[in-house]
Amino acid sequence: MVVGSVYERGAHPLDKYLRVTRLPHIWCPGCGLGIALGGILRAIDRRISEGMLKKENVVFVTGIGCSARTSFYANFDAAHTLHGRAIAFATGAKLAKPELDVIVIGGDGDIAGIGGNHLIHAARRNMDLIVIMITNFVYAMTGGQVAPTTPQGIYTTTTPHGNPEFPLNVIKLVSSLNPNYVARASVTHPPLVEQFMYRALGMKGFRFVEILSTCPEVFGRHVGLRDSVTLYNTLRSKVVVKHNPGVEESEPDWEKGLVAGEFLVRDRPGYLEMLRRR
Ligand SMILES: Cc1ncc(C[n+]2csc(CCOP(=O)(O)OP(=O)(O)O)c2C)c(N)n1
Ligand code: SF4
Repeated sequence: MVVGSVYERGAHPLDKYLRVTRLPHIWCPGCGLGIALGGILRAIDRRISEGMLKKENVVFVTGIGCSARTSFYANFDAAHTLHGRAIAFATGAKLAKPELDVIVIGGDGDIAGIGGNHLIHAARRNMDLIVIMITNFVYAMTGGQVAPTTPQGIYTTTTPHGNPEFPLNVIKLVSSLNPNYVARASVTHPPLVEQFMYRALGMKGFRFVEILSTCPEVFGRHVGLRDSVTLYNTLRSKVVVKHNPGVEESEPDWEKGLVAGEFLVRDRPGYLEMLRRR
């Protein structure tokens, strides 16, 4: 505890879910990650206060990256594993101790780039995990290389003439497998983050929540929107919130906009239930 500072215990209702001794955090001023984590923690808090979740059963598993740093700051049992391998580690944790509520959080590079194979197979198995992918459209921690989600034409440090690649529609990819829940939120609409996380926490099987986020330091710099408020307002203007949108509406398009909403909600048995039936 840092007595007398802004981090003093009791200063904020979510303090009980933060490792305040790890503060101040490493995130840049204006980064969207704090908003994302706030929404996630509020949803967990609601489920705990309703008696649907036990704090001691919540486990955060992350890889490496700015987004993955959440496991440093959230005050749950946690594993900060290898870049791209969080889902594999989380699968092992869930199988070993099924009573755990295992939550994977990572960047778009971590989850859909190097970790894409694990994402596919966890969704295929309807593995009982929540996977939160924070999309800031670049590899932020390592200085702004192209990610699978980088919009076409955007400058990155590895695409100095503009990204020639088509971005991966991760919502469509995951939806084509066997998950129970697929949603896209955005830090520009904080109640959605909490709402979708809250819903995911009440379900079984594979639950995937993409959170669009702002990285003014790297992505913002790349697209000429270095000012965090300008980047935030720009992303906000591109997000179209829809009630139960179809998966065909999920195509990420930096120019035309990105649809947020719950693309897929169903109640198939999760992996553990199917395993018990054998
Ligand atoms: C196996 C391995 N490869 C590469 C790296 C270097 N590395 C660390 S973080 C990172 C990318 C981070 O981007 P992302 O996952 O999108 O997260 P962000 O920082 O944008 O939140 C990379 C390539 C690493 N730590 N381990
Ligand atoms: S580099 Fe980007 S994503 Fe990472 S902490 Fe800074 S603003 Fe956030």
